[in-house]
Amino acid sequence: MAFNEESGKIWMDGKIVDWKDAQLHVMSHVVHYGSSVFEGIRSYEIDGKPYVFRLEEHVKRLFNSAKIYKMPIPYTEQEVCEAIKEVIKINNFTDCYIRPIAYRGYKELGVSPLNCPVSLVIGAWEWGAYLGEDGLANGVNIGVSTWRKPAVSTFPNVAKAGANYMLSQLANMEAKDNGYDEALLLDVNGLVAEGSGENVFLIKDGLIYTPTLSSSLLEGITRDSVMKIAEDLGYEIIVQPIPRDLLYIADEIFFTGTAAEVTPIRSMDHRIIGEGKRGPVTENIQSTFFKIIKGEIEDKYGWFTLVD
Ligand code: PPE
Repeated sequence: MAFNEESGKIWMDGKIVDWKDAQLHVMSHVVHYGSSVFEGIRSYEIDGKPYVFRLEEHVKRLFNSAKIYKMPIPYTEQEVCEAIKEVIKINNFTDCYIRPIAYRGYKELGVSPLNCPVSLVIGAWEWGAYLGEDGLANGVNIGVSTWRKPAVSTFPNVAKAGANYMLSQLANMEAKDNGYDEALLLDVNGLVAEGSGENVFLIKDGLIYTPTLSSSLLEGITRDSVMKIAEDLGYEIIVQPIPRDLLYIADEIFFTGTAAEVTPIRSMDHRIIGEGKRGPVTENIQSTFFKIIKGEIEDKYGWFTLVD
């Protein structure tokens, strides 16, 4: 989706700047070596006001990603939470997607990042259904990528780093070339990892399964939210290594993510999953998730931060 926020404002190293002025030098370290860590956060309109979903957990993950890459973010987590709220407020958003990104900036080039200053930028825009409104209702078609997630011993999958998304781009482009809506990646052992920008769940005989962190995946905050919702709905969740063929014979599969929210999967590798439409367990979890983010049921988990 192309931006149409050019009149908006961006928080850049502590200052609010116009959208068009939020620029960096082409010789910045991040441009050459992908040295960035970022977050994707949504805020939702409830009673006319913006509420940020799991703000503190997202900011914590940003700092954890930065820690893995020895990137000192020159603000506290609290300051970053406040800055995110400021960006939503100054742009008059209610429903929006917020993208904080920390990166190594301009000083010198060469692989070693340590002399390059760390910047933090926060932008926000209105981003609708990631895999389409139709996908949310009727499910998407996915295909397993020929690309694998890196082994846990080669590259951190737990860090949400910009460079990870070169792999996601390969997988996503390949999926589109093959007529799918989205890719599913396996880990180096051939076990199910995750989508190019989503975690995955399957339902079989009333049990819910999702892959473990040792299968090279991002520890999604929506994944965690959905596990809590499902447990409270009385489902049992099993976190374990998952072979690809188990997905073919699952009753239901769905994706989770901040952008994708809860998106059903109707087919995988040209095999119809279950009834080929959003299944009852997915629907139960998805509708509960949507009721929470629309404020229709109480936020008993304390997931929302009001921006006022
Ligand atoms: N795995 C990957 C690889 C991933 O990128 C995401 C989020 C998730 C899992 C789910 O994590 P969480 O959002 O915490 O539930 N992907 C973000 C970026 C998507 C993009 O195209 O950019 C997102 O959903 O915001």
